[in-house]
Amino acid sequence: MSPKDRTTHLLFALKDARGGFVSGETLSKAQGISRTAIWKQVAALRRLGYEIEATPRRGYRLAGAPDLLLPQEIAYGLNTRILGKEIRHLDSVTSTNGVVKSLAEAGAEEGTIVVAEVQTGGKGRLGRGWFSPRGGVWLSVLLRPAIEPIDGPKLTMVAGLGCLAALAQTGVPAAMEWPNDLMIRGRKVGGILLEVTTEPGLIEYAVVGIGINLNVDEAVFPADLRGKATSVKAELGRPVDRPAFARNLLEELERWYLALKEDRTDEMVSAWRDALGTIGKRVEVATLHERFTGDAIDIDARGSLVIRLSPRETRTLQAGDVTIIR
Ligand code: BT5
Repeated sequence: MSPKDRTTHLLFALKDARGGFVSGETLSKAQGISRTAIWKQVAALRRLGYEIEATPRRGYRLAGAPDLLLPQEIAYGLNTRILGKEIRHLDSVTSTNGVVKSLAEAGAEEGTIVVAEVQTGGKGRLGRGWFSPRGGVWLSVLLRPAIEPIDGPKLTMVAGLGCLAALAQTGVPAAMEWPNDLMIRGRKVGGILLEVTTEPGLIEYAVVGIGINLNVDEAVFPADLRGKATSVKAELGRPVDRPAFARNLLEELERWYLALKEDRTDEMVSAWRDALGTIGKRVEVATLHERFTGDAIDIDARGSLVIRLSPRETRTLQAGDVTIIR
């Protein structure tokens, strides 16, 4: 085991004790190392912000963890095969999508995750910004799906369904507005930024960026977002355990990613159809080239939005901004 793995092993042993004491002897036996070596690991965990009590007779007890999205916190009990085998945590970064892109170019494995406490240049779609203060979950996932570029939007479905399932577990059910807005009571609580790199006929890799205002204080939203943005903390009236949320999110994302990989697209499309608050609504559409209004009536097998313009004319939208008018 590397020193990092040993420290994680020790942390997990303390976590397994659920706030109880674990003797130094038990810990040193479990890893086959000296009690001095255990002491050094305890010091390393304390430097990361863990509170660990030590008493001569009873041993060690985990009394508190830092409120950070540390890889070992997300990985504790994580039940996935693909997502999160490699998790990188950064305190502050321009954009987690950018970091995953460079890791992907360097050959990183599918399922690699980058999370940050703060983003200084968080990205939305089409060159827009994403406000990313402390308290949120700003996370990007590297995927290498064997699908054609035209099926890329299915990855937005995977991400959207994963986010909705994880949000539902916090007790504040969110709805999806096509294609990438996570909404609670008409306010945006999160968004998805899918960036795909292609080679002819194939997606080489995809970076799925997810931003959720989990424990962001409403008071910190800039003026232009006030009244339009919300956070889970604001809706619930109390903060949510961020690492546990990130862990659930990875598990739910993987569940839907497997549906995509195993060609269970029908299941995905029908869950997506049910989740979309957009369907059945009058919408205004803005693409790079035009604006129009119509009725959002359905989504197709690729996740494109079907819009009825008149009794005889429908349009199928793969990308664009859609605003619900009523
Ligand atoms: C999105 O874009 O909704 C995609 C957001 C993806 C963010 C994640 S965080 C991790 C990863 N790394 C990144 O750099 N990005 C991803 P879009 O649909 O274009 O919405 C952008 C618009 O949402 C902005 O123009 C604002 O109006 C609004 N907005 C910005 N920050 C917000 C926030 N924190 N909460 C709610 N709305 C916000």
